[in-house]
Amino acid sequence: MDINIIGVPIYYGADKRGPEYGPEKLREKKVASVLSKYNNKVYDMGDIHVPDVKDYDKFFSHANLKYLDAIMEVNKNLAHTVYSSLMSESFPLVIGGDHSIALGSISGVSRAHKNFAVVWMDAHGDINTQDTSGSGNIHGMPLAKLMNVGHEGLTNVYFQGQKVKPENVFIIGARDLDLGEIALIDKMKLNVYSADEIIEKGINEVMQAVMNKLKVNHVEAIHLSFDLDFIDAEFVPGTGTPVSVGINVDDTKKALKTLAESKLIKSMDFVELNVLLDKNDITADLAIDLLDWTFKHM
Ligand code: EXY
Ligand code: MN
Ligand code: MN
Ligand code: MN
Repeated sequence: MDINIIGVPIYYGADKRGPEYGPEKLREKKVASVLSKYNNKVYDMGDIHVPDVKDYDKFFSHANLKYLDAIMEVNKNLAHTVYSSLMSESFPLVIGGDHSIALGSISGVSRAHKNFAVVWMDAHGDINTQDTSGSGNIHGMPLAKLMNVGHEGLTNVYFQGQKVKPENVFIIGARDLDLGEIALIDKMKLNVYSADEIIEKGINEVMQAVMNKLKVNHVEAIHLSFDLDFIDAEFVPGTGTPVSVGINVDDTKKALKTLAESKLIKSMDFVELNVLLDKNDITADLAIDLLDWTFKHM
């Protein structure tokens, strides 16, 4: 298949510098040639422009929505790039950058597909609003916005309103949820498979449950939004919000293989590689290994 690599060198949604170097680092690790192994044609489409912002914008532009204007701009452009990639029957691989970029990627997917699912592999829910977030960091908010909950500047990225149906949202690996997120998850009855559940039942049983629900929902496509902090903190020094008691690399690969073998994954985010925090490229090398593994099974 044709793969479009789309870099988004942004850290504005996060609380620390480092994610902005993710695309450059994976290019240094030859991500394009790694993925072209499986008779894919890989096109590196470059990076979405990320405007410079002065630090004042971080704190004063909007109550509890740091860097809102810049994040809206980047995600509008990313959305159209992802949509255009899907319309050319390519596979958009969005490389972050912090997880706020899922706003744009999934908004672009939403214009291309009627009935698609979001599989959100993450230690977090990323489902806060500006009222429930304790940090004001927008990488903790995209899923709420994609379901039309929260600040209209973010819920209306690319086009007005809801981008994904709640019944088609699957959060896997959650183990660090804020109170407001738990309330919203309950209210919207989202499919959440916590790290505890994975540890208790085993990854295979959990992934089988996910695949069964996807079948029941007759989804035509999966957008996989993979946050490196899905993996236990012990194995990912190079990510900004690591959480322990997570998922080991073997189980991460089992989950990715199950999803890839469904042939339903049509687009993907790979986010939260924090190059400044990494140690001897351990996390960057793991990132390449996981991407290689995933595309090998597509
Ligand atoms: N729930 C916390 C917050 O909203 O600030 C932490 C969010 C971390 C988000 C990272 C990208 O997954
Ligand atoms: Mn995340
Ligand atoms: Mn379609
Ligand atoms: Mn996370």
